[in-house]
Amino acid sequence: MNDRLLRGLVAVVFACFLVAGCRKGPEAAAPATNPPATAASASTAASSSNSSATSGTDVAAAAAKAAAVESALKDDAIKNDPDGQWAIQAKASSSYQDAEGAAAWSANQATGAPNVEKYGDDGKAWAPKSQDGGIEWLDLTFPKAVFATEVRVRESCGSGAVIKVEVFDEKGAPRVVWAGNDPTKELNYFPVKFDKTAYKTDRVKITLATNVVPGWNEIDAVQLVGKEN
Ligand SMILES: [Ca+2]
Repeated sequence: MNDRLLRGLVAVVFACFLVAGCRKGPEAAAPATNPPATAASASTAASSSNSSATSGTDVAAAAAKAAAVESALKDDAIKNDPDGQWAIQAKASSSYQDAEGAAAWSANQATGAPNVEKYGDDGKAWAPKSQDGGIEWLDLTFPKAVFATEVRVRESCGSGAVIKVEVFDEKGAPRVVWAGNDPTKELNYFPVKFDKTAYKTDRVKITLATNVVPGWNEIDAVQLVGKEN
């Protein structure tokens, strides 16, 4: 098998994974079983006397590892950011199965430090009541009011559906700090950076359009970044 064909196969498998979106229940495990095509190509490559396909796989594995290391370093820096704080309170437009309090998928699952380990449906994240209902929001309160410079939204399922981020000023008025097309993919932070606010804020509202990314859209945690003076 030549390199081009192998790359094509890998691209198709990856595209299928992306299109699969984020689902609840046993079906959510389906994407994990996708690799047969990759495994088949790898074994074909291994049985071939031509090692070019094998080295192609090695290159892909090395690239994947490098990306994972970079991501781990970035996550570590965010978790230890002295100017970052995690939400202590949250309410939402709706929640899966009307979850409240400490129940799985409740708004409170988006408070505290991130605790979802891998991309996919997880009760340790907030999920709205329906998958593709449209506009939903998550409203979070933080321990300290700060002059804010960034909001980091950790998306953990159906990433890319955030359309607006607001922070509330000292009079409780919402100020839009970002609106647009969220580029987030997979399990990642969506970093929303903006000019340092002229007011202190301890409250953030995230608005999603759940219909723009098919499947469940879930948020694991939200960090507010800023200084007290
Ligand atoms: Ca969480």
